[in-house]
Amino acid sequence: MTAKLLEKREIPTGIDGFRLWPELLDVAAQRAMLAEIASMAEKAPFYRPVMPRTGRPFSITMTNCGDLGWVSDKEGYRYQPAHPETGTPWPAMPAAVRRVWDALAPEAPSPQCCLVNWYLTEKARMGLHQDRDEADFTAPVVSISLGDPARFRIGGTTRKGKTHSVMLNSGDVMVLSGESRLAFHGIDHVRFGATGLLAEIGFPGGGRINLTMRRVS
Ligand SMILES: O=C(O)CCC(=O)C(=O)O
Repeated sequence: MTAKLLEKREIPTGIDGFRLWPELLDVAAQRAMLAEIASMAEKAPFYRPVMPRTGRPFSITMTNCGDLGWVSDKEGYRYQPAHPETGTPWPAMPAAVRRVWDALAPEAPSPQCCLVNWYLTEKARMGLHQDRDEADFTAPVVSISLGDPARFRIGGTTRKGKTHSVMLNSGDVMVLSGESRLAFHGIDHVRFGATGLLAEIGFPGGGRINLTMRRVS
């Protein structure tokens, strides 16, 4: 992906530091990436994390790849080098995923974590939150959507206040940088069953996969 091509494909969001490339990955690239994630998940199976303190289960399942994985349990949120259930180090980040970071965040140091979120039911969502478990917020967050469309909500750096919603489709890539790096954001709703893409490629039950790459330290 050349800088010129990226410039051409980016659409303005009107939100400082929130950058969006609709369908940056074509269908062949989406399928190849999903196949790599499915085989990666054989080594680091999806599991259902729970909320700190309450122990309430998330509505989505998760796994990670890269040097570190983001986890949540009764003790809190944190990054750790191994899967919380198997104790095995997270598998390497697939090269195709890493290439997206290199293209969109060429000046940033390497991503250390790729969190894989699987929205597997109609009820799966992610509440408004900030990504702030990292030691350094200067590197952006790069996020890839695959499978069923989802309504993404983004606000400002305080929980209250105006928010905007954007539909994220399969192959869309977004970056949270600058002012938006600490923006509250979440997934309101997934149009579950709209594509069938995941079910074809190693994700029985279908739904939506989101890959979120972050620099941690
Ligand atoms: O699923 C998405 O697109 C958003 C994921 C997200 O906000 C996160 O993992 O922090």
